[in-house]
Amino acid sequence: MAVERTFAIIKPDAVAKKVAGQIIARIEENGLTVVAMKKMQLSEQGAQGFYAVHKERPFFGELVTFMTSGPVVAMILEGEGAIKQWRDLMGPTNSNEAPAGTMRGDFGTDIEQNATHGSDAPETAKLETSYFFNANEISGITEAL
Ligand code: 3AN
Repeated sequence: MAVERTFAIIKPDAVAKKVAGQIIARIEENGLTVVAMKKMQLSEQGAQGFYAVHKERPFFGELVTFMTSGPVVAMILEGEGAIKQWRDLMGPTNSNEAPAGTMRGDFGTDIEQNATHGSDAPETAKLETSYFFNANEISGITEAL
């Protein structure tokens, strides 16, 4: 399997619960490497832009309110099959359906307050990464990833 990079967010609910450290520890224990990371407060415009694909969905306004309700931790994760691996570690979107041992199962509350985000494909990983990080904020070799 190829080494790839994915984009991850520890959402405001998980940061507020002070489980960001536990989430990062699990990422590392599972063999993924954090190649970029920053804690930040999303602006309304920033959150709207990030979730632009969902702008016609009925939950869009609430999602933006939630994502701007407190700081988030944005990260780029690297590893073999990182996109799927991080999605598997997160569990399904709805925390109520996420098994114990997954990020959403252990740290999320519901479908909106679901602790973490992860890109769903290589194209979205690239797009989301460049939305949050400059090249000089990313450690390691960036070419071809
Ligand atoms: P995922 O993050 O698992 O890829 P998406 O892309 O379907 O899920 O949804 C993006 C985000 O929108 C989710 N992480 C969740 O926070 C929120 N969301 C999705 N569906 C709903 C819903 N029915 N009500 C509220 N928020 C939702």
